[in-house]
Amino acid sequence: MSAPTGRARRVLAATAAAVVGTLAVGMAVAAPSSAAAEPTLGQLAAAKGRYFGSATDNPTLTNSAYTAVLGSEFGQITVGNTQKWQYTEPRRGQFDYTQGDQIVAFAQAHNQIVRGHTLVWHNQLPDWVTSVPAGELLGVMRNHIANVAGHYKGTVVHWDVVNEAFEENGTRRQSVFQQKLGDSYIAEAFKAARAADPNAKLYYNDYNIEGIGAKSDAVYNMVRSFKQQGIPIDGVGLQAHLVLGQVPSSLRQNIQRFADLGVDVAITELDIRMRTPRDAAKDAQQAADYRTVVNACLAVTRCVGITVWDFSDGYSWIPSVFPGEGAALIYDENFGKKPSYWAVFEALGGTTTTTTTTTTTTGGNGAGCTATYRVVGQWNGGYQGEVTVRNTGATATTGWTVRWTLAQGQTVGSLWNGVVSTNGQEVTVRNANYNGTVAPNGTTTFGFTGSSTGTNPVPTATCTTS
Ligand code: 9MR
Repeated sequence: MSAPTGRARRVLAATAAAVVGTLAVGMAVAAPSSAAAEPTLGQLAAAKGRYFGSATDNPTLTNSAYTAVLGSEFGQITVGNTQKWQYTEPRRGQFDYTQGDQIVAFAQAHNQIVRGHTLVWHNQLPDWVTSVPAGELLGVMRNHIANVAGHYKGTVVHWDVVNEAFEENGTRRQSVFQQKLGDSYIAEAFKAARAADPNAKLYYNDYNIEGIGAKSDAVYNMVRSFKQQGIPIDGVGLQAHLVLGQVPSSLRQNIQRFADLGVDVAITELDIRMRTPRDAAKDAQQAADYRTVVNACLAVTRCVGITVWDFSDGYSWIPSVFPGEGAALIYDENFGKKPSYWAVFEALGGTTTTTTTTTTTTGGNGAGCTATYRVVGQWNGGYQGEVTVRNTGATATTGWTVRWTLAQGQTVGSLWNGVVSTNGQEVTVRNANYNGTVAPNGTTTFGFTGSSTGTNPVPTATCTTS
């Protein structure tokens, strides 16, 4: 049984050549692999004078499917855990940069800028710091900052100097630093960071300060007072751990008011969580939400960039902290691009070619799938295509097959994440041995390059499960 549902996707037109031209005067990001390849989020953001990045953590750097995306798609990396105090000074006066250095080295190898995270935070703080006598804590904090920011001098563009120092009602969080050093500890931390690395931009970073409210007002007042007193602060990080359908309506206005104080703003830890499992309606809402966030940043000149808090739903902190919630990112567990990815892509100025989706249900076990075919790049004589298979059934697939017809003399050449066979004009792609199992609502994506000498219309692709 086959139910074609042709769907035209609004199309992005920035050519890779134009993006590369802009990058020459912008920040360094990885060059595209071919002149006609689809631009990455990092490249699109760079063309707008921004970065688009992701947090990462050391254990995931051994997963080649993960690092293939991390190293190519993003212009910026945040060290998700291993520059925190717990890792960098686990015992008083003993510093360890092994794991932080590993992530910085990865970023440097892929021409990605690094946000340092974070120098002073009440969490992931070793116990010994909590027991330092009050009279010694300022010296301990200054020494920590001098060493860690000194070690990373020249390799991080931003530091989250102080993280999460306010309560929801705008009062100071009663951390050990607040209790033993009083209100002045934040200014002292910024002064120590400036001394250690005069070229890094110094940020205050927090959550639930994306919209205007008691907490963001408190941060606003602190930044204003720092600017008046000459305390060195360069930026405010809005973490943006958001909830589906609840992007604060004052986001843009809030970014603007911080910018008007003379500091930069960054969206530092973006994710938008939902009750799991995903479905098409939630995905569409999430895409709209991501689009709103990107547009709010682009609307304010001093909003310098956006970082997602890791990029794949398989590597997100959300499910472990919010049971029953997740699917908060822009790639699914199998590194397939979600509607939220394409919303970011389009908001950053990318254009997509027309796609066609055809649904076929077979297999007798209730499984079904759709194939969404996309031409992601075209050049003289060739093209790159991508097909996303989505399981629309109630049970996991054990295998899938996508078929289409090349009506205009095109060929399919190299293909990845699938096994291709051709019979005249008919192309058949079956799953590879590692991606036949797709969970209900899950997706997997394969790609290919081919030749095309004339027109290259988007074919109707059918998907069947087994
Ligand atoms: O992603 C981090 C997770 O792996 C850690 O277990 C957690 C510990 O608190 O910290 C997570 O990152 C946090 C970030 O450093 C600050 N803002 C909130 C982030 C999510 O908890």
